[in-house]
Amino acid sequence: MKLCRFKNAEGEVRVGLAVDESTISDLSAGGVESITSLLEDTNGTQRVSELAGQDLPKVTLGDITLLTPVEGQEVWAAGVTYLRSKKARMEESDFSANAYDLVYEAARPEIFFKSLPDKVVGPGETVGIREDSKWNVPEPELTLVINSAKQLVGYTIGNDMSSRDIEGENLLYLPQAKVYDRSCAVGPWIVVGANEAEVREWTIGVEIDREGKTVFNGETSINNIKRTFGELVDYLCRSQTFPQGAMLLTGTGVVPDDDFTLANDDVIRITISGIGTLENPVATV
Ligand code: DO4
Ligand code: MG
Repeated sequence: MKLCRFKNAEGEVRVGLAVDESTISDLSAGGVESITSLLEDTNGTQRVSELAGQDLPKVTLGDITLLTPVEGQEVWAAGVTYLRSKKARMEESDFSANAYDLVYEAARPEIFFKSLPDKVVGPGETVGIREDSKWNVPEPELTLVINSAKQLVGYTIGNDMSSRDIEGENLLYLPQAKVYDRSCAVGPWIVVGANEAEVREWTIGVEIDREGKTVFNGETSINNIKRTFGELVDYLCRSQTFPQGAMLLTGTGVVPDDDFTLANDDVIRITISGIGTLENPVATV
């Protein structure tokens, strides 16, 4: 079951439930005013199933604008959770290489703050590359949706836009490599009712188009994430409360070759097989 936020033809923000590839059911007519209210409900999945069975108004995807599903959730990110990411970071950095090696094996994962909810970019909106960076990449990441009770209640798609030259120069520059205007995109769908074993069967891929041609594409299995989802949620929520819930990007396993960098007007398309596609154009910020 896939939830979304959308703006209808009248400009009103609504909550939707996917019916098929091109149609969504308007859950606002069923009394749902926010996705968060469903994520916070102890019987949320059951409630969504019941709403799916109701005869609610339908809208066509072509007639609405999909928005990010992030409402009030802080967005965080885990790193070095795939072997591919560990190797890429060790190659880009001289004196920080050991840190990536150690964190990949350590009990405590790397977790960093990524975005305030209001700064998250939605589907179709521009993601940013820093004007003071020469090496920028998207990071396609399965994103865990967590409610205020610290429960994993859904899955969406995240893009952890990253400046690899800034990150590689010195590990202490990580926040500048990761957090800047338009550096985080999330959405458009939140899948509820799936368990970790099912999600680990999914693939995640990214395609980057430039002037109508694909200049990079790559894919991996979600099952290549080294840590369990429960472990990542546990560490994120230790000594920390999230009154509006949180989103946790789970790290990237698809890294373009070292000679690749994003350019203005590129289009990034991230697809997770069980969720859908998050597409964003690129611009310098
Ligand atoms: O430590 C650097 C960032 C790691 C990261 O963002 C990832 O592995 O996805
Ligand atoms: Mg990342």
